[in-house]
Amino acid sequence: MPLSVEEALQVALQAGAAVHGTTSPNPPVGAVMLSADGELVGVGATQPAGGSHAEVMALREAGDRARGGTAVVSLEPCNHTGRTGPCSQALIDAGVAHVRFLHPDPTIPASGGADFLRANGVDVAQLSGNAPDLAPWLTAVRLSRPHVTLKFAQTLDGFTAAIDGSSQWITGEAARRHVHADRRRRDAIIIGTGTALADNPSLTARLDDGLTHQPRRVIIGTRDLQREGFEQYPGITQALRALWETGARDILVEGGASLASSFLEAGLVDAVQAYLAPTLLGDGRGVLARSVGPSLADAASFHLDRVTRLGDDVLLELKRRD
Ligand code: AOF
Ligand code: ZN
Repeated sequence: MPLSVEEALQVALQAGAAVHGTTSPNPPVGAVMLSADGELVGVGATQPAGGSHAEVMALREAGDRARGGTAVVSLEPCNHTGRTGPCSQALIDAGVAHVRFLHPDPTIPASGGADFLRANGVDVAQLSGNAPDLAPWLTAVRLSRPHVTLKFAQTLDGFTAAIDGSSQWITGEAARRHVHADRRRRDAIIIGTGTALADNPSLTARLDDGLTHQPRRVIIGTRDLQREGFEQYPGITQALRALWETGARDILVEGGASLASSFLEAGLVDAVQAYLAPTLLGDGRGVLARSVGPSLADAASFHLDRVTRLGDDVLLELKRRD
């Protein structure tokens, strides 16, 4: 049964989502090949860095059936020889007639694929919409630093721990499973020395699905902790620079209040994940350690991107207003 371009794009987006967390510094791209008569003949996703790009994976599966067909990709096909050859040329060599892509490639060396394809007689068009799994990578490349998500779990009245310090567990099982699944998509998870000392968290992505990707575990702070399996940097600037240079593009800041405040004060929070539990404490430890400003006008304010119900809890996903 033939697929529409829109349906093919949904398949490509799912393929990209499935490799999110395994491709950095490359983007988690998904690609679908439709034959000349619109049948789905190949699906591909970016392989770990140095491996094949999504289009090449989809073309490989399609073989001869790609000739005269349509490639549907979440990112503009690359136009350069990096660790792998240009996807634009691979599509031309395979005789693909139409290319539909969602996001232009913002990196200077790899961009220009659409123009090159057109110059070689391929019908190329950009699709509207966005690939949520590419968003962190696109932001990271634009800013030349990893995309930062600040994550916390809080009571309805804004506390992350009770006055006796107890913080396990504010949210329920469904929210905790969501946290573990989400960690798997990140390149690094960051905590401050205070949280490392108080909670001694393992920060692993515990799941039963057999996937092995574990994000890098990073501690920020000057107190010398030397935890095995953790990297440590004295401050945010050093951590972000080192993470960027070693290929991290999508990182999660998990605590505590002091580190969260520092990231906000530095204007380095691109997204927020707030897990809200239907509980009230009245007093306790707040999400942030310091006032952001004396007036409402000074509040750190984001755009509400998505609301997800997780059992009795709610996940609010916020994005920077740009
Ligand atoms: C695509 N399809 O699936 C991906 C692309 O060093 P390389 O050769 O792996 O090239 C990396 C660059 O290619 C990366 O920075 C980004 O611009 C693009 N990634 N392009 O056509 C893909 N992953
Ligand atoms: Zn490519």
